[in-house]
Amino acid sequence: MTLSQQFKDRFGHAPAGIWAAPGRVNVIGEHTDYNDGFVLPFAIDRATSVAASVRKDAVVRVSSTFSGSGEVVISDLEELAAGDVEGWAAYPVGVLWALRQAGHPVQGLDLLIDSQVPVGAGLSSSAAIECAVAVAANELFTLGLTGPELALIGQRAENEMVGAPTGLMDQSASLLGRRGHAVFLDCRTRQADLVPLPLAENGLALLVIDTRVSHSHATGGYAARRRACEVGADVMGVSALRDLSEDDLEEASGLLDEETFRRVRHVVTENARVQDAVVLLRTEGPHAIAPLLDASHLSMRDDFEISCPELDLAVEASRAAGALGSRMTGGGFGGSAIALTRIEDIDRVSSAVTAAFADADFTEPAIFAVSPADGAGRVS
Ligand code: GAF
Repeated sequence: MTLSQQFKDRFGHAPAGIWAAPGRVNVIGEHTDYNDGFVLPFAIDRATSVAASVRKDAVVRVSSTFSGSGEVVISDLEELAAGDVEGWAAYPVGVLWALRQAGHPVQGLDLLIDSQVPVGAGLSSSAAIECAVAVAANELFTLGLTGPELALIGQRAENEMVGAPTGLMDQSASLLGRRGHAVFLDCRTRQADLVPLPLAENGLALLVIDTRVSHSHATGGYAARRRACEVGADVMGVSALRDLSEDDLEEASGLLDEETFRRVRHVVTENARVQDAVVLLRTEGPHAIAPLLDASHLSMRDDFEISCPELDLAVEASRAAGALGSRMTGGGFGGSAIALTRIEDIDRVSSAVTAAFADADFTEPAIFAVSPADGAGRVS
């Protein structure tokens, strides 16, 4: 049954349209976004769709194809406060709440959400929901907001309604992505430049290895890492770690405790790797960034300490089977790794990783190739 038909079954009338927004993979630049730094994600060819229609009141009725037995969450935008909505519905409702908080004339909506972006896989299924709802509301209420403005709205929903202190990367990738390109985003100036990422043209594929270890940025390690970065910046007397370069690391090692120093070193070196990757992509092509992917993973494993045994195994086994470069992607503590692989090696790498997971008694990973796709928009 089509999403339109399901919408009609659930709400008793047809939707005004269907909008879609993709998940993302980050090529490189992890935990740099909230440090005013650089990131290089792309929108993937797996998206979340939302069928929507405007209501005459300020009530939001939101349902999904993945939350089971036709559950409909109802919220009144007039009465809503930050943190009021829990679970997956906090993402769509949070976007409408954030738009109103920013002064935009948003009324109630009926929403039905369907997602091809695996949840908890570190591919930003949450940002995909936010961005699909954001582009739908932007059009239905003729708000005239740009992609970068909508990204900020999505981030606010996530920070304040969901309670996850995340940066701007995921929403930017989902909204600004272009087929065949990565998005090079300067998170301080919010300047976004498209960088060609011709994978297939160079005989390459980017494999996602979903470890099936699920993670949440609203709890635990993510917020702790963000706090450590703020402490590091504070002690170093800069407004954000973006302001430090590798030349400052020696001084930092004398001023910071050992753990905070390693957190800072990850962010500083990762920012440099993103900029190097952009130069290499523009001058030599995708194969040239492979060593940077490996270095990024080691930095996250040893300095930032956001990897886990499953991610490390995904990286090690894929490299041993012939992947050119490999790293965990996203916030960490679970989710997915990416492996830059020659197309003819895809089967060998996939089988080797699956076998290594079986040997280690880990849950079987899901392994699939992704390619850079267009960002959010209306689909019908
Ligand atoms: C998550 C967050 F949502 C992003 O903002 C970013 O910090 C990422 O983790 C780590 O690079 O996806």
